[in-house]
Amino acid sequence: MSKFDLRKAHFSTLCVHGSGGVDPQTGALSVPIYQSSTFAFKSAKHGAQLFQGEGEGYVYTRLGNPTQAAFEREMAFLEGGEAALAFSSGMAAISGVILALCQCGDNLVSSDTVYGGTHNLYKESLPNWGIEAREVDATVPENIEKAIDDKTRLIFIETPANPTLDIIDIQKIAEIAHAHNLPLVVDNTFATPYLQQPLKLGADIVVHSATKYIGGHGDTIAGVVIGESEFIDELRAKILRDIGGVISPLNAWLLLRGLKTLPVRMDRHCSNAMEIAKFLTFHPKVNWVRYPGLTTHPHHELARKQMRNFGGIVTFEVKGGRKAGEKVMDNVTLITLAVSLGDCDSLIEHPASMTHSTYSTEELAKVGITEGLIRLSVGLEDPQDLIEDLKQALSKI
Ligand code: LCS
Repeated sequence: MSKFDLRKAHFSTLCVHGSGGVDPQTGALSVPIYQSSTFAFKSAKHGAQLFQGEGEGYVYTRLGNPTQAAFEREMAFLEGGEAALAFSSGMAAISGVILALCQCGDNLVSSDTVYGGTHNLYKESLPNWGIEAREVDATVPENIEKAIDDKTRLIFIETPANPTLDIIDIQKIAEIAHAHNLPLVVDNTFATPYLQQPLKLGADIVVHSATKYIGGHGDTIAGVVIGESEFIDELRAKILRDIGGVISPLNAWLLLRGLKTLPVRMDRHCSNAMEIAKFLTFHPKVNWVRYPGLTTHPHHELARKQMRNFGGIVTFEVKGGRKAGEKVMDNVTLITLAVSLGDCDSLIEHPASMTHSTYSTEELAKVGITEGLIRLSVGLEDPQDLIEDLKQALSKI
């Protein structure tokens, strides 16, 4: 039977079929969970060859596993990259990329609004290893260029940014990075490859917290890096081998399952978020709302240009600041007060005291994470039920 040429497939088709199709041996449509730590060699010579990076086969799950490989192949396909490498968490993926590219004495230049864990890596851990992270407002691309010197080894941006939803011009920053022979790394967690494909806009490396929309069901912690094969091979050989932040076969399988429904889920996350953003905009107790899909968002035009749709995260501030915001978070009955995002369930949290508590008061003010800012990860519930819940919680202020 001839096979459909997946290179011609549209994104949704790739999400369903990209990971390899029917297993010729068993007929299984779902990639098996190869829950094995080690793999038998055909001979002593074969084993020795594999340790030299020659020949076909698996050695040991820290270095590679067929279920992980299926997930990696799928992510490379979806991001339009040559290869991918899965990690045990988004932070393992981000720190892995940085450690692969930087040595003691080097620096990186990053956007200044990033996940609080990434900011903590920059501020607390990297300096211990002699690596400096220079955080600048990358919504003005020239700021990135000004911070580069001869010890800079990579540019890192997160767009849309967690939690301010700033949109950064990937194409412009890629041009700046390449003019200085530097790779551009983009954290694509908030957008997913369905909404934004940084490699097609000129970026060199994409990282994800796959914990979020890729998994999509709030049951897995994982990360993934996509880039050129040469870099991914180096990352596997250096970082996975030595530091060991490997994904489990079960988690790789959960992500493969998540990917099958990614476009359908993202469409619903986006339409729900848009409805909620509009509802909040007109609510008398709300000070301001930020959602890249609203024309009031300062980077709305750029978001339209580089994204297919605007994502599932909405931030807002209620009149009365943090105290009033706490009332809302304590009174929701359908939405859950919890960190993380991208789950089927809607989640609400307070970045200044939770996900971004690693930022000092001055840093929070500088990047625009106000004391009153509330982040809502809009889930897959019926939007009317979410609006009813927000309405009753807002009435408690
Ligand atoms: N990148 C972004 C944009 C993130 O939002 C997160 C986690 C990470 C990387 C790290 O990924 P992890 O190691 O957790 O898989 N963001 C979280 C958040 O906003 N709430 O809880 C975790």
